[in-house]
Amino acid sequence: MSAEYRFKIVMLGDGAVGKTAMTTRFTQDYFDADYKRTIGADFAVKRLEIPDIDALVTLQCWDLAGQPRFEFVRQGFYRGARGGLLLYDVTRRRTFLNIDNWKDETFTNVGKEIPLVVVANKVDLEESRAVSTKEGKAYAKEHEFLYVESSALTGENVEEAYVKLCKRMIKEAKGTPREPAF
Ligand code: G3D
Ligand code: MG
Repeated sequence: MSAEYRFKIVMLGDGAVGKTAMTTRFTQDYFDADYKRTIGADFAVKRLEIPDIDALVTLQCWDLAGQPRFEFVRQGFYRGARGGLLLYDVTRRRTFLNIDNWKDETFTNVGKEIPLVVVANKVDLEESRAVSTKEGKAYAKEHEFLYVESSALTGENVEEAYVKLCKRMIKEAKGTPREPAF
């Protein structure tokens, strides 16, 4: 029988990097350029099978507006998160430089370090690329995060990003004793 897990995860990154598009693509498998702008925070649920480690995962994916105006939205957003996708837009360098701030804000609000996957999104726009694969990978390596290049538009590597995160979170969950070890 498969092991079952439930995790809350958060979508992180500046406005317009593709957080909502990626969540929509992953949870509904379609890309709609006309979905309404994210307001506050919202979540979608997705069940995921990971055959190679025989796991069934229910993911609660929280998606936040880039500039949440209300502190209480922010606190509720981070509370209980077990992992996150740290997105930037490969065509806008500023969004890459800012992922470090998102990482800090996340760890501060969650109250500890949680597994994160660095997601270099919009790789379909190769001709406008402003952040190289090498730079993205170097940042991820420095912080021991995983790294994925994706396109919410084509669907490339979208599921892979979530699967990678799930594997990390499962490892973490297994390594954490439920009770003090004495
Ligand atoms: P956000 O939730 O992080 O703020 P959105 O970002 O998901 O709203 O995406 C912002 C814009 O980028 C949207 O365009 C969306 O269609 C586009 N986008 C998201 N992911 C990709 C991608 O992988 N490739 C390309 N080419 N575009 C993408 P609009 O025009 O609706 O503002
Ligand atoms: Mg959004």
